[in-house]
Amino acid sequence: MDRCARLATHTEAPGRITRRYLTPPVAAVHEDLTRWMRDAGMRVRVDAAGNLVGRLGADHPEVPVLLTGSHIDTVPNGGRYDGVLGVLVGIAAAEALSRVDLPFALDVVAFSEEEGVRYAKPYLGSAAVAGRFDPGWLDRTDEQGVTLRDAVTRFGLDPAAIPAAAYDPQHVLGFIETHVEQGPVLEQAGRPVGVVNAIAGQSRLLLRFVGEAGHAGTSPMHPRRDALVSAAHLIAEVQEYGRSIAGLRATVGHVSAHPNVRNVIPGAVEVSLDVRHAMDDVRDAAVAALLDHATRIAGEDGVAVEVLENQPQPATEMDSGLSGLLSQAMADAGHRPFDLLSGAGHDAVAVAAAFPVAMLFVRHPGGRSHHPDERVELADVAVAVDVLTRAVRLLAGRVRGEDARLPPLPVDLPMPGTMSGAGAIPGAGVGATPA
Ligand code: HGY
Ligand code: MN
Ligand code: MN
Repeated sequence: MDRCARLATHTEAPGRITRRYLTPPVAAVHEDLTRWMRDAGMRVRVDAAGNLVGRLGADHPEVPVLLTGSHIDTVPNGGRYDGVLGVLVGIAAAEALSRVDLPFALDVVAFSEEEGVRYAKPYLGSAAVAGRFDPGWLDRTDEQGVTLRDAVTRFGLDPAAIPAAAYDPQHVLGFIETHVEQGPVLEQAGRPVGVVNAIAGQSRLLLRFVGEAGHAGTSPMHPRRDALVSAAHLIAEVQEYGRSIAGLRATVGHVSAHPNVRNVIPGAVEVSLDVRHAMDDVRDAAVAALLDHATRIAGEDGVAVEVLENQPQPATEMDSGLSGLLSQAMADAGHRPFDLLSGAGHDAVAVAAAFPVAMLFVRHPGGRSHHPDERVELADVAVAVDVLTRAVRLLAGRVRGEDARLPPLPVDLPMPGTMSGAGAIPGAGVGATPA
């Protein structure tokens, strides 16, 4: 908890926690993590995508490895646990395991980028680890016009070496990510931790309305082609539509008006669209419906609309074997296993493209995340460290062929409305896994 507080002081904006990909406070986080990882008996490296990796155990490319960790970037004015907690729980588990003889290496990964804030592209760090980093992304620019390529170089890293950040799937046993739940399900169920069974899919879009700029004082009110008015119509409809479908989340979180000057009619406006649902077909249908709304609004207003970006991310299922280890570890620690769906995206989504993944959620009192009010309880974090440590030991037993107690758990996508962060009804479709 002290370490979470310490990392929260490394920020681009004093008084807030804002830490975008490869900005100077990321180097300060690396410095602290390196010290703590070394104290826990780990060797530390930084890969070319900016991920910091601490290794416990043999340092050989052929050695099997289990990954754990999460991300160290934040949304602007974010909380102190989103991402960081999973890295620090990983280090604590590594410390607890430093005198245990494991038949594999344990890598704690501090992923450099997960939120997609600086380059409007999430999972940059985890995509590199999974061998899915697209070199075309290096040409993306941030709001200051700095390319991703230049950001990597300025951080002292070599963009050409990013492919070498990828792990060889042949040697990876899997990735177990610990994360604050960011929703109310565990709190409502009275559980300290839970095992994620799937991560809801999401679509991230960017639309542009193009009308006609003009003098605010001399242009009559008719005719006008004000792109911001059209965007405003869409934003209201996005909320209304989002409320009309069970389990759907539809949000416009970003607006940028041009020329964004008080005495000029806005000639062009970009709006983002974030659409999520547990079921991919419902999300796809929602995106199609909202794009139809945008086209209709543009037609009525006499402006043009275009889709600049559409990044769909299907729902991600967790690995039943690794999830079973977490549930078994919970039972061994005296907690009845409990599983739930994640409404938020996580590094595990990108990593799942290459390796088996599982996630352990920590109760989130108040349920408010991407916000300074984000909270966790010390006792729940202790349970998370204990469960992760036990799960690693269970995996060791399984790798050695010692433990045949662990049947794979079936993983089913819950029905809509049970998504964490959905204001879900406790227990409704949120299955307690049999021990
Ligand atoms: O936006 C998300 O779901 C995650 O917090 N990056
Ligand atoms: Mn987040
Ligand atoms: Mn996160």
